[in-house]
Amino acid sequence: MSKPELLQVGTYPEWDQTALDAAFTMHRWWEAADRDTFLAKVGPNIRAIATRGDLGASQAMIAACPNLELISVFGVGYDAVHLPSCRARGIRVTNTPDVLTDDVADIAMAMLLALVRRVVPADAWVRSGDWAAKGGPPLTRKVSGTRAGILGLGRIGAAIARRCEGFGMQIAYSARSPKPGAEGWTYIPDAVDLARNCDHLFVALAATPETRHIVNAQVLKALGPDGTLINISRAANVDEAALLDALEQGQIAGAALDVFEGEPNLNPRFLTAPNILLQPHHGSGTVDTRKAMGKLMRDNLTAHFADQPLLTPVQL
Ligand code: 8YV
Repeated sequence: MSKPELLQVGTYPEWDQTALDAAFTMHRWWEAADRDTFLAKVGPNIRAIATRGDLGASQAMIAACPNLELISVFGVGYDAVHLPSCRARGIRVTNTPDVLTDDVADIAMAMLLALVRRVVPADAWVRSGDWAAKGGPPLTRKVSGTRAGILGLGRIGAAIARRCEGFGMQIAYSARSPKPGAEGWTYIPDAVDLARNCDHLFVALAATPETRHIVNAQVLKALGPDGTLINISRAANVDEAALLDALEQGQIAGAALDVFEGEPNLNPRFLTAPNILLQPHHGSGTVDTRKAMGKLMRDNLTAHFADQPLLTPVQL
């Protein structure tokens, strides 16, 4: 029996590629010289698309695959998948939640501590000889015991909140409704109010058309000159132009970002903005987690073609 034919949108680690090539016929879209011609040729045979959270599957790509049954995403975020096309045609979508929650929450805390305690400039202070020449670096502000605001209390947001509790921080959060199990944390439905009532605002929302630029100039003004912003979700949740203005005008104390519009080609203003920590979208970037993400992405494909229940279907 011939192997199911899949469209592969981008690269995967070698351990996943070997397993995929053994189980399926993989058509490598990103390697095609002329992708449209390639898609027109292989599209009719494609039964599933294997993609990544940062790549997704566009409306045009999905339309070019008339026999498409499933889109399996390597990543928890599926905002780059054209969901209206999937809903209209009953195409299933899977992602890789839970396996990356701890790593993303860990990097969020690392980014908060590195930003507020100025860990990267302090490393440069030592390397440059300033420590020997000038003594200790400028004092910073505390993190422990301050107020954390979590915009989006999903799995990752809740994991960040639990870590903040370990730092003796007070926790407040925004979500569509109060979350069961979050009784000890203050529910503040409005993002501007949440920003006004915290020192460090974590953006942990799944990106949707409704959350676009939810962190805007008003939220940043409410966060204030002593407030910091930490984004480990999607760049689309933040109005980058408003953020750059707020940083350059000292309206907020700083920002730590793991995601950017047009990444990895980010707005060059970020490279010169004051009080910013830049990270290369590596929240889930550990060997263990990427292996677990890959296995889950592949297990969803295997389950589909074995007519078994999907492991982590997305509710469309
Ligand atoms: C992925 C992510 O690494 O899970 C997500 O949604 O953004 C990251 O964990 C990325 O999507 C992989 O391409």
